[in-house]
Amino acid sequence: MDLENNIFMRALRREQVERTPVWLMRQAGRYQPEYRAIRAKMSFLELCHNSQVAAEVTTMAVDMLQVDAAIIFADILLPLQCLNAGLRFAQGDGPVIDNPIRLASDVDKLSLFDIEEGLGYVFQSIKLFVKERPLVPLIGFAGAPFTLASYLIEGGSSRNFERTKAFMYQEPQAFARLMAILTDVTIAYLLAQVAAGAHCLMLFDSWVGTLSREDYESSVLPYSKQIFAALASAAPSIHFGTATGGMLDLIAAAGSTVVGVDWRMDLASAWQMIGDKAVQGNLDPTVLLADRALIKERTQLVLDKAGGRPGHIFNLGHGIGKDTPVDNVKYLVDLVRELSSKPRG
Ligand code: 1CP
Repeated sequence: MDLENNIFMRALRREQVERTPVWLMRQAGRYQPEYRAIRAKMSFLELCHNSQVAAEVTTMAVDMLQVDAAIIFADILLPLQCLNAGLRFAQGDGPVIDNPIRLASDVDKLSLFDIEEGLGYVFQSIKLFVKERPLVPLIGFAGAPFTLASYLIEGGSSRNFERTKAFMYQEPQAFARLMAILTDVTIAYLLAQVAAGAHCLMLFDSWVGTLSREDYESSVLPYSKQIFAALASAAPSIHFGTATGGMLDLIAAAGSTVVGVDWRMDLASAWQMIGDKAVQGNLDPTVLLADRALIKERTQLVLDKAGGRPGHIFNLGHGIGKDTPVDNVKYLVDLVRELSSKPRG
């Protein structure tokens, strides 16, 4: 069977499929002993920059779980290195930005760069994976401008995004300039991933749920629309954020092929807000810390909420946690295949 007729690709087009396709955010990562063994020998950034190993890690997750799609091993923060933001991952902590944006004039200090020169190693990882596994759909991805801006402004991870929002309110012109720069970078980066062989693109606006509807609509949505308009003729796309229950209709209006939903909202209600589009989600990743009976019950519940409608792609509502038992992850993937291929009564 050719790739375009793969079950994941058909679900993206909302065709009737024989069972629900499944892949998992962070399917390659620290919950896997094999991943931890590789990370014992190199830092996270070294791993991302080593295309051979990044492609291997991508392949390892697909082979182990037998999921219906791969996501290239990389990180949404990698383009920030090229902008000279001073990205590093502190031992045991999250990311640190050594040159954060605190003043309007800091936006002009970001260095523009050539995508191929700055991020060519990611395109190389994509090429290697596609050569290795030509029949597995590969998802390329990038961080959305707001989520990337939040790391640049906060100087790392954040809980309440107060600095980011204060900058947005107090320096609207500089914020708009920053969003425009990140939009251009994101479009070029995603299109280059398709050119390298990615079959689908995912835009992670992970932290956009921190915004009110009006701020999302005025300060973020126009940029996301610009991105999906630029991708429309290149590849199908998935648009994901967390805590977006109050704005899924606006997220859907940005123009992706699929909208990703986190676990906080019931999938049927979420789908109603999203409207006429494919949907991805939305099992709570911490359910994988429970016993098999609960995993089964909650997986069935997600499938029931999707109700066998065409265009459901099963996923977690966010990434797999690092303390998740590997056997539970395998069990989940098998379960989705088994439960979703039963005729509905
Ligand atoms: O120590 C380690 O080995 C690093 C852990 C890790 C991994 C496995 C990080 C650091 N990034 C990744 C890979 C990654 N990140 C992938 C590919 C793997 C896969 O999905 O199979 C993807 C798609 C991402 C995307 C990413 N990175 C997002 C968006 C998704 C999400 O979680 O909302 C975000 C926000 C990041 C930033 C990031 N990368 C890593 C950390 C610790 C963080 C910070 C998260 C935070 O601010 O809380």
